[in-house]
Amino acid sequence: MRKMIWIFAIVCTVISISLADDEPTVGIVSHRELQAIDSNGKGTYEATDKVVVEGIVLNAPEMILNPTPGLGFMGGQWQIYIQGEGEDHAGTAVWYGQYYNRVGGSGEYTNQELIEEMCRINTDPDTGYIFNPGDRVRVTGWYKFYGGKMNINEKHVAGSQYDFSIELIKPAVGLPTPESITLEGLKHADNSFIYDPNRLYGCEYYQGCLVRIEGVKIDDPQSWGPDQTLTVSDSSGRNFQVKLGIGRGFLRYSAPTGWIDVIGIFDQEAPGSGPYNIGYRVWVPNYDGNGLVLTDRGYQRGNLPGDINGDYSVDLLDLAELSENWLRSVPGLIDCL
Ligand SMILES: [Ca+2]
Ligand SMILES: [Ca+2]
Repeated sequence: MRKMIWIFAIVCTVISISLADDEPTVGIVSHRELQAIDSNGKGTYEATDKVVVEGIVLNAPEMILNPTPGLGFMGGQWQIYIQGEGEDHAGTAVWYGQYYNRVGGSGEYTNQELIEEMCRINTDPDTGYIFNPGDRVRVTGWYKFYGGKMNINEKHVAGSQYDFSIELIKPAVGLPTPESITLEGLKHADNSFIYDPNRLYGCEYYQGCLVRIEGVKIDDPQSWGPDQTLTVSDSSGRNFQVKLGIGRGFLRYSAPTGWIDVIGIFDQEAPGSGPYNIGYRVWVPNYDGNGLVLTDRGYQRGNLPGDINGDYSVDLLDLAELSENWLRSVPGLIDCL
């Protein structure tokens, strides 16, 4: 009898699921499943309308894209990368922007709507905790393929129907150890990208993950600055693009010279209409001026409050930076209801 009740219950559930065909389907997937591609590099995942992925937050959104409403062509923007753990060697970008109608999407957000939405996605809904790099989170949302990656986003449609959500699983577990690689693992001898559509080696393997490129020099230090793109090269003549974030360190310190390592998020920004086996780069959100590794280690020495530029003394240089930034604020992190 109990078995009959169970079968009845299951049949009812199946009927109710099939009747509610307006509801989007949701699949719990690994980053590897979501990022799967065909031989041309185009994303193949389509099993469900929405996905749920888990992983570690790699960056503060305002260190790579400016959240300021109304700014530039796309308006305020927000993006974090989530890296899988264990066997799930891949990662996914989660993106949100203001003017979808300018990039082939539909609708746009007012400045106030943008800020409210950024407040929501910056914060764990259960605890009010503000997400930080090194947190383990769960992201539920729609997805859209662009430029070689399957991104979680609002499918470029403004409004609440395509909202994504982020929940905290565990705060402060720490960033993944950046995987050490050399340009020989990313480029062939003729300087073309190493591309494997199974994503088991070469550029695709590292996409969406934190990496450490060993032993390179900056070719074009004159390009140094927030939001700029540099080229680094190794002793064999292979080179690679490094996208600088908008962290203050790119203004505060000059470019490191000589042989350095670069720690950043392995990214792909191929042309929107393809080909999708190019456009690989490493995105470095910020720099702490250490001189040997292009990264922000996040551990400041000195213990002097007010030492804004981290040179172990509090003086007019710090005051200058303070006055330059006086009354600025970070949209999406203040005035949140
Ligand atoms: Ca790709
Ligand atoms: Ca100082």
